[in-house]
Amino acid sequence: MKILVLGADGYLGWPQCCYFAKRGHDVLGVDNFARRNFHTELGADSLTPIQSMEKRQRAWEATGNKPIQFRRGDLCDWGFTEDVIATFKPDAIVHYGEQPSAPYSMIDREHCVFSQVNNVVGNLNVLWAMKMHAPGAHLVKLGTMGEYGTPNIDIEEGYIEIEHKGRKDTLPFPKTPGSFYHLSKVHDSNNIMFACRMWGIKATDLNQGIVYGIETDEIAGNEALNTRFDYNSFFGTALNRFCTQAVAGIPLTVYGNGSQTRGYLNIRDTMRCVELACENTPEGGKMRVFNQMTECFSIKQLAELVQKAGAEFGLKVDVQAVDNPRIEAEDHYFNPVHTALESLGLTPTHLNDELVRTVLGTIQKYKDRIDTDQVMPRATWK
Ligand code: NAD
Ligand code: USQ
Repeated sequence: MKILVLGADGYLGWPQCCYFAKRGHDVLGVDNFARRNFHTELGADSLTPIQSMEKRQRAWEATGNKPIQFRRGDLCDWGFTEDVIATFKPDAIVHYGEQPSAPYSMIDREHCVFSQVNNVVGNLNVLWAMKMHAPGAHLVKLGTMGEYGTPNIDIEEGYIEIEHKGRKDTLPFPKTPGSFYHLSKVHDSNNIMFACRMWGIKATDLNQGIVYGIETDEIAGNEALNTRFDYNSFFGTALNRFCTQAVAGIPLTVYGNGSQTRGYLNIRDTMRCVELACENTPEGGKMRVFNQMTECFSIKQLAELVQKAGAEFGLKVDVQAVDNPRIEAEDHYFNPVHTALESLGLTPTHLNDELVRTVLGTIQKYKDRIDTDQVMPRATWK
């Protein structure tokens, strides 16, 4: 397949390019390096040293695999996005290219507006370019489980059958997102759903849970191919932060009572889920939705897992309760359905102490790069 990977320089986009190139696909990556710039703005950096795109491409070519092509540009620049899609004519467009942080979108008006404009306009440009230049292509768009929020009923995969006053219909599952970032994904989903209905576009919305892990088979053991690993309070997810805090001897920052529960998956499973979505093209006209996650954990459970794996690693790990900087439910019901990808062939990787120890080992290796000023939360929802 000809696969266009948007957001190809990111945590997931880069290993995904390698994953597809290894399997012989024609891969064109696109990125404007926004993520590197957010980190410069915040005075933060990836714990794992990451190479420039040119060096990444060269290191990949040296492995003897099919080269990864790359174009630098902003998806919000219509001329650029139109040209990429019109000239490459992809079979599949894997869209990772958005601002992915909830806390970053909550900093202030400017960051909120930037996050929504960047994500919504970029995605609209992709949809219009598909309609005009690649109507047969399949959009595989990364959404988030956080679009649903934490409703007091089971979360279905995108749609729910509702009976109301004696009549029945299957409608989009209600969304109660928890940040301006998560809202941008809801807006994207609505725009994609509308484009599918109006123009017959083929699209899959992957409502992804929180991804953990640093290694995939394609990049492991080759430092020049490292993907990023962030632990700062804006871009580091709780598990990454806890593992880094454990190595740095800082008590784990559990927000509130730690009962908040989320869906998780391993980075290797992300690669496979996106491949499964690409290999199984849906009919046009109705947006397909998969809940892309494999298991649920509360924040308290993650902290316990890191404490246990840390102890086996010789680390003494304490937990500190931090006033929750977010406005979110702490004690809540959370039971998402996530069977569609497994029925297409996904074999889930489970999170266990061994995996956490592998992450702790990588963090130990780069321990000198930990900036302890980046640990405490700085953005609040209040
Ligand atoms: P990332 O920030 O590492 O990757 C996104 C990439 O897109 C970055 O390299 C960035 O420079 C690029 N980008 C952003 N705006 C762009 C624009 N306007 N034009 C061109 N490039 C642009 O994030 P990630 O963690 O790899 O996540 C990838 C996608 O998956 C995001 O859409 C995110 O919302 C979604 N997602 C991530 C997770 C997770 O746990 N990492 C979970 C659920 C969903
Ligand atoms: N949390 C802590 N301590 C911390 C950091 C976070 O207790 O030090 C808590 C938060 O309050 C929240 C939970 O952990 O309840 C998850 O937060 P997170 O920072 O790990 O993840 P989140 O902000 O939800 O965002 C991440 C990705 C985002 C993706 C989302 C998937 O950054 O791109 O969309 O996970 S989901 O959560 O399913 O919406």
